[in-house]
Amino acid sequence: MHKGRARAYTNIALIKYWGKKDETLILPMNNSLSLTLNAFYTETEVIFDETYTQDSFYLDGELQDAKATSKVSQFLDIVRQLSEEKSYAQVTSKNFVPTAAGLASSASGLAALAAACNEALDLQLSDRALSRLARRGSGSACRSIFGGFVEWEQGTDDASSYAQPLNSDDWTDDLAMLFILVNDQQKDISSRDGMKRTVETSSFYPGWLEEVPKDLAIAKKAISEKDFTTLGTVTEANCLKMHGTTLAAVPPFTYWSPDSLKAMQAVRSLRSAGIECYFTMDAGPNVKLLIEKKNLAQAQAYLETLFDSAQLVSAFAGPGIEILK
Ligand code: 2P0
Repeated sequence: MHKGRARAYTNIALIKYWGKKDETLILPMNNSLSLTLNAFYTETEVIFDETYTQDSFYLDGELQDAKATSKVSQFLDIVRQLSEEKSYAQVTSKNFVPTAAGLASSASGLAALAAACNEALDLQLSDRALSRLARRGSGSACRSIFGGFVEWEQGTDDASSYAQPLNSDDWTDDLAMLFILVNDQQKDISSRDGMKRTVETSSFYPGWLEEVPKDLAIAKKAISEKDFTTLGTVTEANCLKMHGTTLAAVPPFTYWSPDSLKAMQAVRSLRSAGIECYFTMDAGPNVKLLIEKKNLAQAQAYLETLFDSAQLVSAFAGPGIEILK
């Protein structure tokens, strides 16, 4: 019996990962840059035991169905290939996210699973090797191995595609993210399906790929100079470009809901009132504000006039993976 436990925090991309050049290895079409957060995380325990007759996956106390288990099982197969281990495993995960936030994250989930496997089987993977392993489970998970600002280098093969931290620890202490949780009844298009459809069909996708290296260079320079205005401006612009690609996909789609637009407008109003903040969005309707900590309370007070206070959740920069005993 081999057992390991780990915690990983979710991350939000400022320069987005959007599209794969290799779906099996999960090699992305472009570099991305994220901020790891402290407020949302996953704790995972994995037990490999020769008495098990299949892999099983419990999430928040419930045994998961075949579909959810097969994603975990495929990842465990990769781990079994790179280790001597042949046994099936039991994976028990708990997501720490605000109730009903719809923020269950594959980034923290797969990063925690990779780290728990590393621990259980004493694989002694370096952080870089662990980032590569987590990437095989879910692209964005490779960034959750590290804390603070993190860049995922797209690479050209399995060995060269991994994340690494940017040295910006002292600045991340000044920053915050405020989530505006938008509830909508629409059926989700997963990020995996959404990015695939966009790569294959969107006439706007080549424009996206042309823009990302420029946005990334601007973001990295802004981080090195602690230039919040430039970082926020490029974060918001990059998000809008990513979401623009979905409108030209065939069939077209959007992750935005009416409340997403209301939240974006609220951000613009805050800026007009002199409270600097910028938005980003991922494969869903929730809006996330990048803001300096010193302005957080004022922004929150204004947003509470427009949204229910339960819809507003703040987070700060978080650490990399943690091994739990
Ligand atoms: C990101 N997203 O950079 C982008 C922005 C969503 C929008 O990474 O297929 O769950 O498992 O590699 O990592 C979400 O994609 O997708 C994501 P897979 P993943 O955060």
